[in-house]
Amino acid sequence: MQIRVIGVPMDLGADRRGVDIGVSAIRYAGLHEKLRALGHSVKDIGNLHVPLPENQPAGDPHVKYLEPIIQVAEELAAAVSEALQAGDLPLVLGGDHSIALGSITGVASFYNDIGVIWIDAHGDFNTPETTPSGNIHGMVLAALAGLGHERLVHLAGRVPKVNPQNIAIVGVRDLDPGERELLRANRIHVFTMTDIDRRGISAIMEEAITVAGHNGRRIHLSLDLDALDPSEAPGVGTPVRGGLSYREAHLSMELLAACGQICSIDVVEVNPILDRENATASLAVGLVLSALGKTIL
Ligand code: 5AB
Ligand code: MN
Ligand code: MN
Ligand code: MN
Repeated sequence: MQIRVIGVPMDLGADRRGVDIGVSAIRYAGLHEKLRALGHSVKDIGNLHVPLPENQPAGDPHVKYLEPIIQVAEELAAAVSEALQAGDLPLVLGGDHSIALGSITGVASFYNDIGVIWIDAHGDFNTPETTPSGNIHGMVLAALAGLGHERLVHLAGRVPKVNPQNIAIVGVRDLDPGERELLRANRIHVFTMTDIDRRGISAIMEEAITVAGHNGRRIHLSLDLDALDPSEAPGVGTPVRGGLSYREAHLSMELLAACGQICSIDVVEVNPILDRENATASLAVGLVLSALGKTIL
């Protein structure tokens, strides 16, 4: 397969600085050579231009940096749909999770009906009314499902980008009160750490793949590294204890590869400033390899 790497050094959607250099940290962890060793060809289009917070007013405190985030999302959506048109698999490197707005918009403009597997400690299902922070990385999945700020919801094309019934969130252990209500009211399939502890990651991922991928529809994988336990992934902006183990995360990726329906991937929220010797970026690379077909035997 040809993988098209798209870097998005986005640091406007979150409070803690440093996820913009996650893009470089993932490249420096050997992404390209390892993908090639696995038999893929790799084309890296470099980084999209992302405005700096230093040069921008944050604007509305309930949706901070809305305009520059939308501008980047439009550009990213075009880059992702171009990659799909060329038959490549877009691999989008973040940056904070607000970039999924652009990547999934791009996927949704190419495929009519998509599923999304969102692996995350958080739901990212806030709206400007429910957000405790005003940070768009905590609102992006709701926006893709059709809820929230009008400018986010109506970005380029159809609303919603993904049918809420085709979304599976896996690894959740930290929700805000209003966010929890929205997830419930919209009947989003949320697989919490409690579910994973009780039923095992294998059963949970199989169910998540059925939710997102039934009828053979293509699945976009959005991987927030904070889904992993902070002991494995210390380099993230919003760590929460009690996350996925190393093997739970890898098995999730292996099951996704085996389902054969993954059409595009985001890898987000790696923060090298908070990391230890690039451990989180290296983990991210390993997980991408598992998602793209690396097996133990
Ligand atoms: B991430 C929080 N729910 O909305 C909010 O890292 C955190 O992309 C959001 O999952 C975390 O600010 C967003 C408190
Ligand atoms: Mn998260
Ligand atoms: Mn997230
Ligand atoms: Mn975060």
